[in-house]
Order: sequence, then C-alpha cells, then structure tokens
Amino acid sequence: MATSGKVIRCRAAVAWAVGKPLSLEEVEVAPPKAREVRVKIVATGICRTDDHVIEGSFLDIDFPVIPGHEGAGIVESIGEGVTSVKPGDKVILFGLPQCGECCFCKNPDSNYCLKSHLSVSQCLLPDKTSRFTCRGKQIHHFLWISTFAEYTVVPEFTLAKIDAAAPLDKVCLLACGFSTGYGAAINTAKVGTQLCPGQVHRSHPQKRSATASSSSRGRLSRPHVVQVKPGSTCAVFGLGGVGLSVVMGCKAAGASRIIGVDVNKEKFARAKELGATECISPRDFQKPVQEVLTEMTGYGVDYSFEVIGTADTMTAALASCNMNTGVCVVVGVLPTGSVVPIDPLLFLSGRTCKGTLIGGWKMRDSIPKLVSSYLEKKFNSDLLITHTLPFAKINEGFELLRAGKSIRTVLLY
Ligand code: COD
Ligand code: ZN
Ligand code: ZN
Repeated sequence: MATSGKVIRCRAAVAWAVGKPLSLEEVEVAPPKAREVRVKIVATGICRTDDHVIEGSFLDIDFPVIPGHEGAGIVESIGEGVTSVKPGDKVILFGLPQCGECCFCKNPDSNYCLKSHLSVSQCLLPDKTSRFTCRGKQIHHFLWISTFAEYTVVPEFTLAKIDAAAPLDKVCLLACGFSTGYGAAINTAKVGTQLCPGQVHRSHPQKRSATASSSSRGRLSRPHVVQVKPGSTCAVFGLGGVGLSVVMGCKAAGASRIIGVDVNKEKFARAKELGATECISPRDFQKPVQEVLTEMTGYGVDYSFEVIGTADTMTAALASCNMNTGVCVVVGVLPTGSVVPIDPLLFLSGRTCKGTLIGGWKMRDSIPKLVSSYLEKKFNSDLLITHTLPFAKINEGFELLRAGKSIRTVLLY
C-alpha cells in the first residue's frame, strides 16, 4: 500500500487524563516494527470497560491513552517476520493475546496468556515503545490494540485473520462483548447439565400400578422414581452487552430457565428476545435478590453469572446458586484494589466460584471459528447492536451507554 513504511496521520480518540471526555485528535501512527501489524480500523464497539478506563477504574492504565478494544479492520502493512496476515486481510483485534509460547498458551485447558495485561503492562507495545504521538507527546496503547483510532499498530499475536465475507461492522463485537458473555456460559460454566435435581417427583401409586408390567420385571423396585428435569437453571446479573451474550450462551447450551437480573427494566425486552425466560429487578423486592432467586428455584440456580462489576452483586450472585453444586461465574471486574467481603460459609457446602477471561476462548484459534459460526447464523450477535454512529460521535456513544439507553454502539470510521 502507498502508506506502507510511512507515518500515517489520522483521527483518534485520546483520553488525556482520568475523568476527562475523549478528545478527537489528529495523531501520528508509526509503521509497524518486527512482529507487528498496522491495521486500518473499520468498526469498533463501545464496551463498558472502555468507560472504566476513562473514569480511571480499570487496572493500571497509563495516560494519555487511546482506548477501544472491540475492533475489526483491514491490514494496512506488516512488520518483519509477520506470517499470519498480509495487507488487505480482514482481521479482528483482541485485548487478550495468544502468544502460543507461554505455559498457559500451551495448556489446552487455559486461555490466559502470560503476555496479558494482568501479567505485563500493555500500555506500551512489547518493545516498551509507543507507535502513537499527538501534539508532540507520546500516547499510550490500551491492551495493545487501541481501536479508537483510524489506524493502530498491534503485535501479531493480538489479531486473527477472518473470512473475507464477514461484515466488520457486525463481527467487531466478537472481539470482546459477545465472546466474553457467550463463552462464560458455554466454556467456563459449561451450562447444559442440570446440577441440582430441583423438584423431586415421587411417582404416584396409581401411576405405578399403571406400569405393573414393568414393575413385575423389577424396574420399579426402588421406592420412588426421580424425574430429573431437562436443562439447567441460570441467573444472569446485568443485562448489558456482555450479560445478554451470557443469556445467548445459556440458551444455546440448553438451559431450561434463564432469569435476567437488572435494575434497568428497559433491558428486559431484549433479554427475553435473546432467551431469558423471566427478568426481575432487585428494586422490586424488600428482600435480597439472592433470597428471591432461591425462592423462585427451590434451592437456588445451577449457574449464576455476575456481569455488572460491583461487590454487592458478586456476593448476591454467589449466594444465588445452589449451596452444593451451584457454580457462580464472575465476569465483572471491580476498581483496582477493591475487595469483596464473602462469608466462607457460602463455600462450605460445596458451591464453586469461577472467573472467566473473554469467555475462556483462546482468541487466535477461536475468533476465525466464531466468525464462521456467525456467518452460518449459529448465533445472532447483531441483536446486541442498538446504535451505529460515525466515529466522530464517540462521546455521544458513551453518553448512551452511561444513560442505560444502548446495549452496544458500533462506531464506523
Ligand atoms: N443490580 C442489577 N443490575 C445492575 C446493577 C445492580 N446493582 N448495576 C448495574 N446494573 C446493570 C445495568 O443496568 C446494565 O444493564 C448492566 O448492569 C451492565 O451493563 P453495561 O452495558 O454497563 O456493561 P457491559 O455488558 O458492556 O460490561 C459489563 C462488564 C461486567 C463486562 C464490565 O463492566 C467489566 O467489568 N469488564 C471487565 C471484565 C471483563 O470481563 N472484561 C472483558 C470484557 S470487557
Ligand atoms: Zn470489553
Ligand atoms: Zn501466551
């Protein structure tokens, strides 16, 4: 391409300092170095995590920074040694790398990579320099991908080539929101089996006599028959873009009951469209929501998901799953340094609490497959997109999110 090897001047949304609105700026984007790729971003989603970055509550971010982590685009140029993509390829960028070399990448049961931001800061590229400058100042990268820029430079192991037929303005959500929620249900929780038998039905004596022939063959020699209800029960705390993707994952996995929990009732209609069987607002009850869910289900749900990111909802989600075989999956993250007070008695009877990072997917391996599934209409992540805006209206997109009016806004460049 004509721009290959040259500095590109383009627009980007810069967060200059904590708490300040994003500022649309002209930035310089240097060419990619070895094992790096420069990508022309075509579309990016706005995720709540970007808002956490702007307000300064997300894990050790250096300012000024270009946020954004739900992007899809086209490769503009590649650095030395890049083998998996070439200029012109459609790609999705993701904030969870897959270096392929660390012990976790080599472990088939793990999707955590030791090059992730929780282990090494991703505010500068792996060689500890930035490719962005603005008004003479160095600007930091975010999760190595900074998708709120018309062009970005990323390490090769934070992107994957996808089917050329994929609509980038739709599949960008697979970079984070959709994959995180859907994977939390199908990979992390492995929703599908009912862990707690729920109601036990003792067979009625008259019905038993109706199967006398079976009885005579000794099949009903046990005192009662337990009918395990098919499917499992789930509660999803938080019906934003990620929580709704959990709902979709629970449905795809065959859950029979999916209870959405959100204080914003405007989220209920979309949640039901995507698979929630019922929705409740904790504000409608005098008692804690975990007690409400336990009463609704008998023993508590088989799987609960915390997709909000507050200490109270984490405690409530844990207490909502059944005391023995219940599994609580925590998706949300609290501001750095926060702690959640938990009564250890909640674990004593056997409950499990698990974390999940981008839904457990090994991203470089999984993204092309998820895109194929999208194209084959195995799921409809388009239903998460409530707004589409030009990139210049990025702050309007954040206002919609903060006002609870949007699920996902996709910005087009
Ligand atoms: N009780 C019930 N519902 C609530 C409450 C409450 N106390 N507080 C807020 N809510 C609802 C809101 O009304 C909203 O509908 C929903 O919770 C949150 O949705 P969004 O749209 O704000 O957020 P998402 O879905 O984009 O992201 C949610 C995360 C929990 C993923 C995010 O906030 C986070 O913590 N991200 C970091 C962790 C992570 O997994 N990252 C990877 C994906 S970014
Ligand atoms: Zn996200
Ligand atoms: Zn790795």
